[in-house]
Amino acid sequence: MRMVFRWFGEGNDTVTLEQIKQIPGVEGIVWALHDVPAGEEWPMDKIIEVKEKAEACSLNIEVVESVNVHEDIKLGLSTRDHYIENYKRTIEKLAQAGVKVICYNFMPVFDWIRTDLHKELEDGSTALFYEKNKIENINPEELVNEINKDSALTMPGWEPERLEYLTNLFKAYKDVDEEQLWNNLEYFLEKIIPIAEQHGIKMAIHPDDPPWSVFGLPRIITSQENLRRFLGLNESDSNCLTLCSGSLGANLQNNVPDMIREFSDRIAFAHIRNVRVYENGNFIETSHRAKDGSIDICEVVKAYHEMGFEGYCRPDHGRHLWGESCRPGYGLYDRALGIMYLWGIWDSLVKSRKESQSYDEFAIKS
Ligand code: DNO
Ligand code: MN
Repeated sequence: MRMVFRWFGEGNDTVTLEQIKQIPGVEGIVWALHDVPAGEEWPMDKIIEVKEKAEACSLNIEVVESVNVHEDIKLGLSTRDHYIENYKRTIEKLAQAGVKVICYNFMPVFDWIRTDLHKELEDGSTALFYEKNKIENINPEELVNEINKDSALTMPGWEPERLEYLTNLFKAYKDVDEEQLWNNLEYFLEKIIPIAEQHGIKMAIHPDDPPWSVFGLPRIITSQENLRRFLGLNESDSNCLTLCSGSLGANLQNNVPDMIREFSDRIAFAHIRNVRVYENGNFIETSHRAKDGSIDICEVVKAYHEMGFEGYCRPDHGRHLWGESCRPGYGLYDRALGIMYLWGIWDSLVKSRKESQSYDEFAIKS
């Protein structure tokens, strides 16, 4: 397991590379050029800038999250080919710079959605929270007004000035159902996977968060069955998953360790975090510890260990602790604690395997 840590870039993140370097076992950053709009080609000089900064702190840049997919591609519009060409050029440049894995998602309009960014937990820390009813009661037609009214309704990447565009996007998605979205994803894969393959890059799709439809928009990367269907769309070794325990685990029907066992050879990137799911469908992000949430993180790590996982792994979101003010979900402290928890489980599994192996050897010899 190769531990990496998400970093949003200088001036864009409260966490520094020097701090990241001091978290045990972290070998690289998970990064992106966040100021390049979806659909545009990433400039090589900006890529090199990040690479040089990271390498000066002895951190690698092998994992990118995300190269975002332009909405026209997800909508299947005729303009998509232009954006796909740009995407291909970006893959080539990233490969040239030494990138091995590119995480992306195929969620219409929104990335992750929460209703509260600072919901207080029992211990006084705060975390990202999703209130099911609140989201379900919003009429998509009214969404723009609702977002304007309620700043806690969080749509990452959606500044108020872009909300008008949102109204038009919703209209466009009226013609795209789940099957159409699958077709559009297949088309995208058909074009980009050969380029990724040629350049030794693994494209790793991130599951939808939450893993169900929101505001009437289709969502398809949601369950074990759908992950299987996704991998079947294109059998290349470059067509991979980012398996996010927290995103998938928000639906208690999803058995994350099972998914790891089934898909391990196609998981390029593991996101590990815990969520506590309530009976009414609400959920809150918690510490990584198995006891604190609904996902048995010990079982998750055990499944990776069992499958001999050698891919990249990062703690996903964390709580906000000790008065830290940071990007929601992306503070230093809880993610660093999460890493130590993951290493604790991992190292003891490695150790007990070695012990049982040497016991076996001893048993054979004697
Ligand atoms: C949630 C996060 C996501 C992720 C993007 C990847 O679990 O990991 O915001 O960064 O969806 O494209
Ligand atoms: Mn994730």
